[in-house]
Amino acid sequence: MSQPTRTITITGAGGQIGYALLFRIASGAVYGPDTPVSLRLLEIPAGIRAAEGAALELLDGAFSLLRSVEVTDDADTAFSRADAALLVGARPRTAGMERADLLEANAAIFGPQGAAIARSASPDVRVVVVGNPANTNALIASGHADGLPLDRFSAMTRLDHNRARGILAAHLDAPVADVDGVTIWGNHSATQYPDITRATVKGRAATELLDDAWIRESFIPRVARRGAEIIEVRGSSSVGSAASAAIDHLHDWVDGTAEGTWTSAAIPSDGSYGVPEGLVSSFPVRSVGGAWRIVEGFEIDAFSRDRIDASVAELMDEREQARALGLI
Ligand code: NAX
Repeated sequence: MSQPTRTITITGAGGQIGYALLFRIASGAVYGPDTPVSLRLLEIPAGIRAAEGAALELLDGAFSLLRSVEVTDDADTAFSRADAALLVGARPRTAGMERADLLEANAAIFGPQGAAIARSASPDVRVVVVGNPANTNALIASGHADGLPLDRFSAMTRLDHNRARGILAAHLDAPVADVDGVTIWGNHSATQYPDITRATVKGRAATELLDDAWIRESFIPRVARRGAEIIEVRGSSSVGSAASAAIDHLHDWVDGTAEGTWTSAAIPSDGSYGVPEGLVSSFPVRSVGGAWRIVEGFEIDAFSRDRIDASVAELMDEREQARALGLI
């Protein structure tokens, strides 16, 4: 039976990840095969033609679930009654740019977008920040979204989560579907902690199958620096895998995580696991009734504690800088 139409806004839709996202969303990858979708593509004037071109191609795809596509450079128009927003468009770091400059340039994007989401989107909207620095951009967007609960905002660490599962599966020559129980903690940056202390491979503890040296010296840095590896091998940044992860994140958020398992997402901390309240940090999460819930009760060993603390310290530093610059 056909469901009500869902409206999804994609910012930076004229860019690379945007292009990879649109066709999968139009074919039902987020809301499933019975839910029609309307797409709103938000771009800056320089990106409008690229987004318009993608919109033409969407028509040419003759997707039976696709009700409409609108391209705009006006945030309120783009977010109007949106059920979900994928905030992909961001200001990249350019040569000579300090971290404070990067935070400031992105706050000028994510602050106003947060405010426009609060004014114009559905009160039940789900927001996924992909554009970097994703965690702090989500913090800034939520800080400007007066009246919307904080838990409507999240940042994507699902790509890191998927990378961790994929790399583990390849190393053990196991199907990735057999790999479970991975967690990404902290920031979507090189300080992130891909934690496999509770990972299982076909029900067996991964730590029994792997040696500690491989986990610490090879696996963890490889996952954390996978983005750089992709750039080196492919000649440009991750696009298909990033779009796929954004779809996984949003799909699980609206549809729920599979029974008995969890995934990773960066969400506003409630103080769990010693992560200061309000920081948008990656946790083990389940989606229940359309809301992310942190999976509680994991014992954290000393090595993991150090790694989580290091990444959280980086997030606190970003928050302090954003505060000092008056961005939140
Ligand atoms: P592109 O440069 O191809 O596309 C970005 C698009 O955003 C451009 O078309 C640009 O015109 C648009 N844009 C800029 N400012 C905008 C604004 N204020 N409103 C609307 N649109 C705006 O980059 P792409 O490869 O698509 O990457 C997009 C973002 O994803 C980057 O910030 C990148 O760092 C980030 N990533 C995040 C990942 C994650 O795991 N969280 C992984 C992949 C990716 O690196």
